[in-house]
Amino acid sequence: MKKWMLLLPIVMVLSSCGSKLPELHIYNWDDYIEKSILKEFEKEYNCRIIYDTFASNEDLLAKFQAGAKGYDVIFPSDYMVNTLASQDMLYPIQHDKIPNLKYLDEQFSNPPYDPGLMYSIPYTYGFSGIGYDTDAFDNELNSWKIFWDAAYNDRMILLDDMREVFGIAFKILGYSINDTDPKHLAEAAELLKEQKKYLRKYDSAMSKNLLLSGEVALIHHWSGDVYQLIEEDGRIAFSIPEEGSVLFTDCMAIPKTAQNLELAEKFIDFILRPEISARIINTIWYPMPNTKALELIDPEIRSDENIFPPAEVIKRSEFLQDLGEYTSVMEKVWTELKIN
Ligand code: SPD
Repeated sequence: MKKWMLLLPIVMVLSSCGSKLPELHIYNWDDYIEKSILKEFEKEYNCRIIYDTFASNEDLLAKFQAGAKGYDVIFPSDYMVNTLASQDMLYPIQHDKIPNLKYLDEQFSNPPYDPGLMYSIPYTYGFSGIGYDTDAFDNELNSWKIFWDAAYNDRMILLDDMREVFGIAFKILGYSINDTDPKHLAEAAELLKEQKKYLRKYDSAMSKNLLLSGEVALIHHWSGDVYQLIEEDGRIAFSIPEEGSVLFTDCMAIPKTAQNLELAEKFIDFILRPEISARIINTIWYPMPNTKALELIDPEIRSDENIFPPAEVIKRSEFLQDLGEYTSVMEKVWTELKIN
C-alpha cells in the first residue's frame, strides 16, 4: 500500500466537514409540529431543516407574491391552496413519491379546494372558536356575541385574520362565511366596528400567552392551539359557538420555487407515517386525517368532542373558499376597520 493511501480516511473526514448538508426549508404556522420530529428527519435524511413560521394565510400569500424563493414545503389552508394553485405557484404533487398516502382518510382525498389532491396533501383539520378563562365566566360560552359584551372591555382578542374575523360577523348576521354581497360586507363591517370598541387588539401570535397569564378573559383562536393551553392550565376552556364556525383543513404543498423537490416529497411522506402523525396529534391537539395514526393517539384526545366534533357541529360550520377578485374588496374594508 502506498503511504498516501493511509492518509485517505483523514482527508475524507476533513473534506466532509466542509461540505454543506442538503437543506429543507419549511414554512409553517406557529406551534404546529413536534420539534423532535424535525430532528429525526434531519438525522434519517442527513440534511438540515430551516424552519420559518407565518401567522395567517394572507401573510403566506403576500410573502410569495413578493417573490419569496427557496421554501420547499409550505402549509396553506384549504382555500389558500386554491388561491396559490390558481396563481401557478404550486408544484403538482407526484402521488407515487408519497407512498404513505395510503393512510389518508378517504373522506379527505377529493376536497373541493383541490380535486384529486393535485397540489396539496391534507395535514390537519380543526375549528375556530372561543378560548376562555373559566374563572371569568359563570357559564359556558356558546355564542360569538360574547365578544360584544362591554363587561369584557379590553380583555378580548380576535385573530388578526381577515377571513376569520369577517366569518364571525357573517355567522352572527346569518350569512355564509363566504358571502360576497357588498351590502352584507358593509353590515359585517359595521358590526365589527361596534365590537372594536371593546377589543384589546387583533392578534394571532401573542393572544394565547395573554389568556394564560390572565391578562385577557377570552380569545378567538383555533381549536388545537387552545387545547395546547388547556393542557397547561385547566382553567382554560374552548367552545365552538352555536352560530357555526370555520372548519378548516391545513395542507402540505410544494411551491414551484422549491429548491429541493426530492427532500420535500420525502418530508411529506415522513409526516404521513402513522407513528409520526400520531406523535404530532398528541403534541399539537389537531386531528390529522390519517386512519392508522388515529389508532395510536392518546384516548383523551380521541374522545374529546371539541377536537373530533359530532356531526351537528360539523354541519353548521363551513370551509372558507377562495373569493377570487372579491378578496380585494374585503381587504379594503378590513384595512379600514383595522386603522380606524
Ligand atoms: N398553530 C397553528 C394554527 C393553524 C391554524 N390554521 C387554520 C387557519 C384557518 N383559517
